[in-house]
Amino acid sequence: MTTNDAEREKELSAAAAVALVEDGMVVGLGTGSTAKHAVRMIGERVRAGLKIRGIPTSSVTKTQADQEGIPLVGFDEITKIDLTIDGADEFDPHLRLTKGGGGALLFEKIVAAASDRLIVVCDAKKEVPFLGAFPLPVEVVPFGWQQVAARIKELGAQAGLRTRSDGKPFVTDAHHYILDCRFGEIRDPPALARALDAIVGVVEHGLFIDLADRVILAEGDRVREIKRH
Ligand code: A5P
Repeated sequence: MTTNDAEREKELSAAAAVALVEDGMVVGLGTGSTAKHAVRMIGERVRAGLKIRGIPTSSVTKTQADQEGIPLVGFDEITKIDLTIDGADEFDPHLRLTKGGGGALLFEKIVAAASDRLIVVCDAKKEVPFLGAFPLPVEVVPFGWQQVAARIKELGAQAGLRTRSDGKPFVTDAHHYILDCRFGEIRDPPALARALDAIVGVVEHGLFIDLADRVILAEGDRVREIKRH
């Protein structure tokens, strides 16, 4: 598959999700290369008259939404989000996700948890039988991160501090670090989620369980929808 094919799939998937957006909705705006297409398409619809309010999941998405002219709201102005459109790094047959490849997992999970519906948009290579080929991002407090990495290693993973191109630690929008953790095949995601939640210093992890309602996946020119039962 070429880069162009993957981009085309991302666009097709995003377009199908954006078609679900209706007047009056509060819409969660995801982060990443697929969600970016969705935000652009929502912008086009807003400029054509769609009346919605958006809530971005990262500073990058906020900047894009501002440029697109999408009216934004904060959590002080709303009680819930009608629909969120976001990408994923992997999803399994139970629509459990790995997220955080772009480093926005904390805000993404807060927005997803406040949403009536989370629609995941992605290209075909994100579908996996088991999560784990993609290293699991874990957001941690910078103070004592080495201790947190040691606890995660005890769970059976190699945990590496995410760094920027200049070698300095990558810092999230909430001023935390990210540990990219290689567990191999994750056979029991809820058990791993509980174990990570129990480590002091872990802010959040990229396992999204029971949050996604639907995955809209493009495979070549074909768009497929998978709903969670
Ligand atoms: C951002 O932190 C991530 O959760 C993204 O949603 C995820 O990495 C998917 O991104 P792509 O659409 O760029 O693959």
